[in-house]
Amino acid sequence: MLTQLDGILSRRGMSSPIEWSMPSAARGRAALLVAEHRASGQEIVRNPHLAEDWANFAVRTPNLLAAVQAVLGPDIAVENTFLVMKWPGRSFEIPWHQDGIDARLELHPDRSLSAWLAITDATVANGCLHVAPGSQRLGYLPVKKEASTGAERGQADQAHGFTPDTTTPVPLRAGCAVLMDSRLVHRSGTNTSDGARIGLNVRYTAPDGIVRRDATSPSVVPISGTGW
Ligand SMILES: O=C(O)CCC(=O)C(=O)O
Repeated sequence: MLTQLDGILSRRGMSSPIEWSMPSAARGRAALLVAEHRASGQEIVRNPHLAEDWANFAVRTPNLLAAVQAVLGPDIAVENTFLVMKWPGRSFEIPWHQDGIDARLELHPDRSLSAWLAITDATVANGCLHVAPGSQRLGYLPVKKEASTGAERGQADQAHGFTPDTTTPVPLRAGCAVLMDSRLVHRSGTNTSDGARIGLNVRYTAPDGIVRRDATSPSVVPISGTGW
């Protein structure tokens, strides 16, 4: 039985794995992304669901959408997507943060969630997510004011004592996803493998899920329901 403090997903603040794609199809997409971005070494693409068919399709895949609707109800929109490509031999990590808060936005933790979709396999060696299970119970933490080194999300202002003892890696096979409470504290490490690691983070919201949002944000894209 979940208490109000636990939030909408589980006592751990997460739910996985959700299959959003056949592994072979996800790996096929990853190969195309590597071909497109390897030479430039681009690590982040913001809001690919607004410009690229594959990402617009990925956020609507039936199994994933059903899992999101089971928690948030029938009316679902995508507020933001964030594609992260970690190249071998490059030191690049995403610091501790919470997806539902940053300098420009706050999402209601009961009416929003985020999903991280593995496009390649995500392993400890190639820089998978690490989460602090149960950290959603802390609520939103103070957000660092200046822009972070990429996460753009609510980078926690302090380390808040999260250590390898209190956190856990979330390895995922290509084509699987993890749903996370908007307050769940997470990070990801550097890719020390010899292949690319690619994942797509999606922020989903119900109609009443946006508490605060600035005018420069791209528009929210409804993907299901009639309540928009
Ligand atoms: O893809 C990653 O390594 C982390 C992405 C993430 O945490 C985010 O976009 O909120």
